[in-house]
Amino acid sequence: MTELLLYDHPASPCARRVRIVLLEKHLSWTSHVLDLTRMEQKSDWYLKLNPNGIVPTLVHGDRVIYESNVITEYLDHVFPENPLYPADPWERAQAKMWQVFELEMAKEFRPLMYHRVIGPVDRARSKDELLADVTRSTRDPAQLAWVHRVYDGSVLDDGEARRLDALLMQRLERLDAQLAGRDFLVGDRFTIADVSVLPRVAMYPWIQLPIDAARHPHLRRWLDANEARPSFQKSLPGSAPIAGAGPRPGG
Ligand SMILES: N[C@@H](CCC(=O)N[C@@H](CS)C(=O)NCC(=O)O)C(=O)O
Repeated sequence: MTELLLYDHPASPCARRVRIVLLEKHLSWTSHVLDLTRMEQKSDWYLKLNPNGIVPTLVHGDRVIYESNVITEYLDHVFPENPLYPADPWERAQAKMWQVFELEMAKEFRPLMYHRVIGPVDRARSKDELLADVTRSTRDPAQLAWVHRVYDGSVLDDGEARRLDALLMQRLERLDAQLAGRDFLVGDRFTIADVSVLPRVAMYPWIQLPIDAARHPHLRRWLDANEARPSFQKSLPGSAPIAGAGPRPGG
């Protein structure tokens, strides 16, 4: 079989959803882990593969595919065992709307991730040391300015951080309502909708937003049930086959 190579990051929810699909389909692959805290994703060699400079990217033979939802749909077509995209047009449309919901959620999540997680990780060493590492990947002034903002803790002010917290909490309300009386986001089986949304929600505690069973009982039940699936367990940061890469925060 043609090799599958995934440009990956253990703690990236976007890359994790691709790993979940690979595991659900019992496919073997090789992960190449990029160090996001050192901006390896913005290096010239990687931008030639993925001009957006983000993970994941999948290389399948001479095909290079990026955007996690595009990758998972490609995998579902090429490896039809255990289909995850619903065949029914209405269910498929609903699954894709949940994917868009997650993409919007990611826009609110990313600045908080850099502000609350990556900034403190960066500040464990001197700015000069960090910049020496980063400039091995990129000298793009816009990227370097971003690294300074993250290091200086000036990605967000308190008001903006609170606004994003509130928006992200509203998303949990919507998910909890959808999951009342049901086990899956779409239809009556596990689909790509669950794979697309859950890895992002599972990272809420990283940005200091706990998921409270009393406030979101249906969401909590769905999270716990799906996190117990082997594909979710094995795709967690630090799990095989990417063990040893050492989880670092992803955005
Ligand atoms: N819409 C993209 C989002 C990818 C994305 O934001 N990846 C994050 C990790 S989850 C990343 O590479 N962040 C590094 C950066 O923003 O420079 C997808 O679903 O593939």
